[in-house]
Amino acid sequence: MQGPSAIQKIAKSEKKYMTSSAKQTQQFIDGKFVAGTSGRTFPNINPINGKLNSDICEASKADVHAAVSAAKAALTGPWGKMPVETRTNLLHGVAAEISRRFDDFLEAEIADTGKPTSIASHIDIPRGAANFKVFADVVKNVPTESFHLDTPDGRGALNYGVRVPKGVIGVISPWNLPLLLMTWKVGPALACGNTVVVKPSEETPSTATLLGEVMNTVGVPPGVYNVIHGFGPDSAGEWLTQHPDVNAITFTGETRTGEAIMKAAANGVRPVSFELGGKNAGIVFADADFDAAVDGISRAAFANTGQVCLGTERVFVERSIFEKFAQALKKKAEGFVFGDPMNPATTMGPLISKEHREKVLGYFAAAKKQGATIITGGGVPKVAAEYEGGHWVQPTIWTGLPQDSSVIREEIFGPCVHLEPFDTEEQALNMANDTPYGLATTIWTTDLARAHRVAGKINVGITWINCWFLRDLRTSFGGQGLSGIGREGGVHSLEFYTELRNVCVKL
Ligand code: NAD
Ligand code: 6OD
Repeated sequence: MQGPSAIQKIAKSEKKYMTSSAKQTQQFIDGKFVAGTSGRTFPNINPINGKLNSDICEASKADVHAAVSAAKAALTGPWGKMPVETRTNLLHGVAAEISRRFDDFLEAEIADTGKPTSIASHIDIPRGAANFKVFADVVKNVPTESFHLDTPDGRGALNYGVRVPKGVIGVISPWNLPLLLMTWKVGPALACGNTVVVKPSEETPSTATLLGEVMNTVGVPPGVYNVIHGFGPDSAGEWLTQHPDVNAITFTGETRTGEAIMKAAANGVRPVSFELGGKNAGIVFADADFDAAVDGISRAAFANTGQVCLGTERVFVERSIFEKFAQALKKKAEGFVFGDPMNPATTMGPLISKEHREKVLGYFAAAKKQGATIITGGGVPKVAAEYEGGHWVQPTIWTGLPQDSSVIREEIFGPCVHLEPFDTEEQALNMANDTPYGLATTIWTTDLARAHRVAGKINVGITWINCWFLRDLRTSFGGQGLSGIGREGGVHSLEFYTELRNVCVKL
């Protein structure tokens, strides 16, 4: 039985964050939904059919200033004076309210991204709630350091650390996992007592805005959570990063954007935390549990239509199983079901935008031109007439490209993977490490000694052994090289979202 389509459901819903007359998605500043002062809007397009979801109110520079000022003022208001227990209870309330309004978040996320409910209801929305719960608990339960100084010449002192919020945090988030990645920053920032101004991606503004309703319902004071809408350069994103009252910037997105934000943050020496692009490797040894490895690599390559920074676009397979593996992965790739995202049977959504599809199809063309053997895909799938205006591409597998091909070296961010055979562990390691990125790896083997040995030599922030994207939010998360700066997750988030002060008492 097929549920109602995303388009029908969205048309019926009446969100408070949209002006009821014009169906415009508003900004959320100082606890109020406002159109802002620019008088401009931009379209939010549904990726499954290319049709308009809503118009988004675009922030002016004055709106960005108003949001930052509200966030700054809230630091010294009730929020700043709130005991940790009360604050973290409120954040548990936010998590509970996201869960209570699960269907609203699901609809909004699906309308913005086109991702199937089979993904959004299992990953995006539950993680949106978990990000508030987990960091509220981390903050309550982490002790600060203390040292008892006792010198041979008889001097003594007690040192202890005190953590204080950094202040106003600028949160700039991408479109691939909109609620998940935005709350992954907002959860710990608020748990630590900061206030935030969020600039969600222009492609996916809805769940960040809907969260404003949740904040008001739960009683989070005005100004603590603010959302502004717009683009990057010469728009809300850039104005937020340039604002002198923003004390720190946390960003997830493309490496090139990270470079631009770092330049803005240099003004005033503001700290940054960056989760950037990746060109992650998968390594499959012949002794791996074959079916588990095929399943794991299929998810790593194709989940969320390949739009996951942790996904793998380069897979190295031991030569003795290469052909069998390629055929099994091909079967998986050809088994995806496109179409209505609300239908639980749909397993692959479209790409986020027309522009992104052009970029991905450009790499498909480049692979062909550079002499790839196309194992499957390489084009656009046949979809029902009502979805023909959507941004669909086929899951694609290649082999036979040289390691210096643009398809092997550059992040594509689509449902595609290049398979390369290897003969020795050393060869696999060298090829896996031959990239300026350093985010994640997935290794498949039943030889545990080898798994640990290889994990120790891969230049990435996160290695998964016999699994992929299995997340424990208490662990460190982040990349090296072009994949980012800093670590978040568990206590590591506290390092970024607080200042640690030392107090020394002479004894
Ligand atoms: P993007 O860099 O284009 O945009 C991200 C955000 O930055 C958007 O909100 C955008 O409006 C804003 N922005 C753009 N230019 C800006 C500027 N000059 N100043 C301030 N803000 C600016 O990224 P995207 O296309 O939305 O997301 C896909 C990218 O994100 C991929 O490269 C992917 O690897 C990366 N990503 C990384 C991680 C990670 O954890 N490492 C997670 C998800 C996505
Ligand atoms: O799981 C997370 O916390 C996280 N930051 C995932 C990032 C996925 C990238 O697309």
